Amino acid sequence: MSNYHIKHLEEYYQVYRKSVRNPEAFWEEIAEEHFVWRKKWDNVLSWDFSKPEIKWFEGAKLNITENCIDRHLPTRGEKTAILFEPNDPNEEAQHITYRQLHERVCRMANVLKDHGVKKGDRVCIYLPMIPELAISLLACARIGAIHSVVFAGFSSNALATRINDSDCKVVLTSDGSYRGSKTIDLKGLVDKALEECPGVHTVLVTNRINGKVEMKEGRDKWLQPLLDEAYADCVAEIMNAEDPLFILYTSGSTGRPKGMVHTTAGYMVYTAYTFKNTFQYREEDVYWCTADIGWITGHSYIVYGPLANGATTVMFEGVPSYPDFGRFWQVVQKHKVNQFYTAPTAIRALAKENLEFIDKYDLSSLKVLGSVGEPINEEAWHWYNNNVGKKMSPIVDTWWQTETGGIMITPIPYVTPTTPTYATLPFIGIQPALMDEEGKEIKGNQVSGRLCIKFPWPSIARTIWGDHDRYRDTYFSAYKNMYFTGDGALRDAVGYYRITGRVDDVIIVSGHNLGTAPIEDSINEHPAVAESAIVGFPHDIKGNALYGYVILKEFGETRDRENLRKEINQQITEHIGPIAKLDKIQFVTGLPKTRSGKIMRRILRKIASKDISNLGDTSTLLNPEVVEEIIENSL
Ligand code: 6R9
Repeated sequence: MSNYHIKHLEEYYQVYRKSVRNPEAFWEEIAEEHFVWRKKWDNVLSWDFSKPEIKWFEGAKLNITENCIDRHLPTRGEKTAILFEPNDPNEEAQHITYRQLHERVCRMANVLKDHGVKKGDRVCIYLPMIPELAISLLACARIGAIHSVVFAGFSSNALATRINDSDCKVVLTSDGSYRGSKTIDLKGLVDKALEECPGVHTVLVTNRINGKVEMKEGRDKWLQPLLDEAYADCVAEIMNAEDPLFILYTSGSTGRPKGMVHTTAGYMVYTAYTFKNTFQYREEDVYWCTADIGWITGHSYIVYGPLANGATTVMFEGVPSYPDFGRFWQVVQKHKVNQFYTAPTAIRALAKENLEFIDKYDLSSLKVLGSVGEPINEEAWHWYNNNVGKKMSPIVDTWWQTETGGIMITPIPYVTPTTPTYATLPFIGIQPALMDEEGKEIKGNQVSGRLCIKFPWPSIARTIWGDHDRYRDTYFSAYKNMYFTGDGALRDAVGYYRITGRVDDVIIVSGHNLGTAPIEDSINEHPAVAESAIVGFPHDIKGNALYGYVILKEFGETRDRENLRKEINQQITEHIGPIAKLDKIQFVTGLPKTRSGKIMRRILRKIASKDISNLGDTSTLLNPEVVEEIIENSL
């Protein structure tokens, strides 16, 4: 158990040094001591960032579900693995023990097999935050199928694109979902999506809301009767270390989402090890991450990381504002939550509300608070620290990405002294570098630059599904022999990192990454629109909100502007989902462009943020006159 659990700062530095001096030996020891393998590896690491090709634990054989479930059965069989807290506080919580989880995963795995799913097949999962969601991931992993979870807040269009991109033949969904006081017709969205997906032959439907749904003969089946009939044990498929475990889509700077591929062994080792240390998880703790499993945070830190440690992980179906703004704290009190992991956007929304919502509840069980998804501003940090943690629970501001699979820069609670807005120090094994625009590394402290990582870590994504060239071009071509994160960062006098935000065309709204291109594509499909550009501007709660500049085609000029705004947002909702709606839409006659025709987003961003004092030199633009007009009519 030597290096598994870091307990003080000196030890962090010691272990960190060891992990970068000899990464292979370091990770080999972790892998050896803390996991069960059907066969050990022949080689710990081989890598070449120029191809790029990264392989961890090559030759090893395992099944991740044996590590997340089976091996716990002798000692933790009756321990709660998943604690499900429903949307409605009056509905009873479900405590699913490791033994029950084993049975439910096996039954689901057998149902998938009965429907022709084999090792390597892709299965699309479009489910709300109910136990079947976590169980579906694990059932796929059990039989070696590759899961592709699509966040159930995405539109039917976005779902269809993702199903087709990875050629999924089977979709798991539910009749509907609860979200606060609303119900959402998920099955209807699936039906619509599948009009565009001829390859899907089976849809397995969980009954969550007793909804009225149409079941397409031969394609759609209710899941429960199949589970009831299925055999309660399922032999785990033996996988190679580098076999894909899942695909998860993230936004990029072009219209097509990127299906990030994570593989088995490295992902397991890294998520488990980071979970243990970042949350200082102890055997009896109850851990709660409020993310949705539709995002990487849910994959790594609701499902795989916690279960690989035999933890109790809370799955919450609801929203922070239902039935009132005290819901998070009511759940913390009810389940005596010890580690609580959420996003700055949720903290900011709750900080706007009366403190009574929080003071009513006993939060004394909390030991560690986490933040993820976007930079946490100082005010939100203090609110979280003072009112939730009562200044007694360290805040871990964890920086990482869908592509990194696990937490990369974070304090270790009770070990690393924290500073508001700083993600602080690299996690064990992580070698960050700040780069200038010419491609040179900026050494030393009190500097800022573009954040890269110099050396592979076990859970780095291995490719983009079906497009390895794009993987190379996006992450490994900006800087030679480095993984480029797309984020800017500064390193302060003591070597702490602060993430300053994206330096590419991705905008983070309420913690969701949105690419500008797909939103612009969707606006441009409106018949009255000629061209558009969107940028982010600061927003109290969402962090960033979207500001759209839209050029209308001539005939559009006569149309009612308010109606057009509604139609444009409606269109975005249909194409991408409501999270991508624009807060402001300004109609313009032109967009500032460089002579090579590139939209100067920098200028548009400044105007949207009402920061026009220093627009820089606009004289080199193709159309400098348009800038004045845009400023004059800005919203
Ligand atoms: C895990 C996750 C990744 C992008 C990332 C960065 C931003 C995430 C952050 C943070 C500042 C933090 N981000 N955590 N920025 N501080 N603690 O969120 O993955 O959805 O892929 O987003 O989110 O910009 O590049 P993903």
